[in-house]
Amino acid sequence: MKRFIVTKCIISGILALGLFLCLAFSKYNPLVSIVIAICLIAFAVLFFFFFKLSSGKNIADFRLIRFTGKLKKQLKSASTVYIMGHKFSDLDSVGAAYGLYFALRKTYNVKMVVNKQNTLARPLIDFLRFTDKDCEIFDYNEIAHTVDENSLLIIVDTHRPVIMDYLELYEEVQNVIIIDHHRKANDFVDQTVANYIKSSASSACEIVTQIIRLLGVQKLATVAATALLSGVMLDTKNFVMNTSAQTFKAAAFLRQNRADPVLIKKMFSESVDVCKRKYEIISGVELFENFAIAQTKNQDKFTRIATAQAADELLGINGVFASFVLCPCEDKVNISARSFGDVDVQKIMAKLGGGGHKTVAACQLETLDFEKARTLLIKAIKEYIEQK
Ligand SMILES: [Mn+2]
Repeated sequence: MKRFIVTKCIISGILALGLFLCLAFSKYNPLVSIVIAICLIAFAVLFFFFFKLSSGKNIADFRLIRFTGKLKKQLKSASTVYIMGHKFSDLDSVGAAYGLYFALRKTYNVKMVVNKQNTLARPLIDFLRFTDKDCEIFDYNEIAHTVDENSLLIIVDTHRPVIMDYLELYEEVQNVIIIDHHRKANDFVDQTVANYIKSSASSACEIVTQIIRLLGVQKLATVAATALLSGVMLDTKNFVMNTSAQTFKAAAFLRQNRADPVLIKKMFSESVDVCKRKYEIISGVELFENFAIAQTKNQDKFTRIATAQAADELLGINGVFASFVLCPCEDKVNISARSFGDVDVQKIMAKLGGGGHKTVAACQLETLDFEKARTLLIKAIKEYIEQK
């Protein structure tokens, strides 16, 4: 920042000196004064572009700068802009949608669409509605009638139609833009007007923060900064997983705008039932070489979240490279897998018909027989070890 101010002062000094020379010479030799004036203009233009590029480069890569340009163009020609995340929206999905909504709503007709019945981001949604009185979060049926051929749909935190929050909206809107950080899947959306998918980014919120900065927004309200930081913290497991220098730059910008980490920590807090279930799962863990395997046969509203959290926490065991938690889901067995990245759990889950990231993956087995599921899992792990 200091360097930036010093450079600005030097440039202003040169420009002032040039202007002075220009005026001084104009009396004696108009030609010299014209030449100086032309040099001055060229100098100013050059530095303007240099600064614009270098400041952009600091916050994002050139692909994102280009994408933001396309985004702006689409925004200008859109009648209504819908922003939507994925099914069972989490803090990253809702945080990214809200961050973008917040940055765009003054200029454009923007609507944030979230399935409020099926969400894992209830604390964040409640916080947004309580803190930001102008914030309206719509269900699909509330906005379905407003869609026309000039509508634009921005989808954050997923690029797979099957897990979009409202598939109906995606099918209805012609112009679609994707902003995501997941590894490209086979069922990638076919028709988009622009997309930015970067699997090395920690979270959709990190990318949205960069876009907001590229759009020239210098100041964010605390509520938007907090929403965005909550997504970064969730997807990085409090700045442990998938972080890069860009992640911390985005986080620094959000903290500068008074994002509140304590409030986010409270959003992560769990009910006593989930907590009990989580430790029940963890206490039954068995180790297969460096792989932790645990399970729960209970199927209720706590299962999903307790399973995911147990899988995360099992990585904290000494010597464990990857963790797997089995749980029932209707008439199937779900497996949640986690690792720190040394083991590619996506490859193991892919052997069982699943997918995900290197560090977070899952699969669903067409059986409710836990013994069979366990055998299949161990077989996949063995195959993975052999191939490695
Ligand atoms: Mn995410």
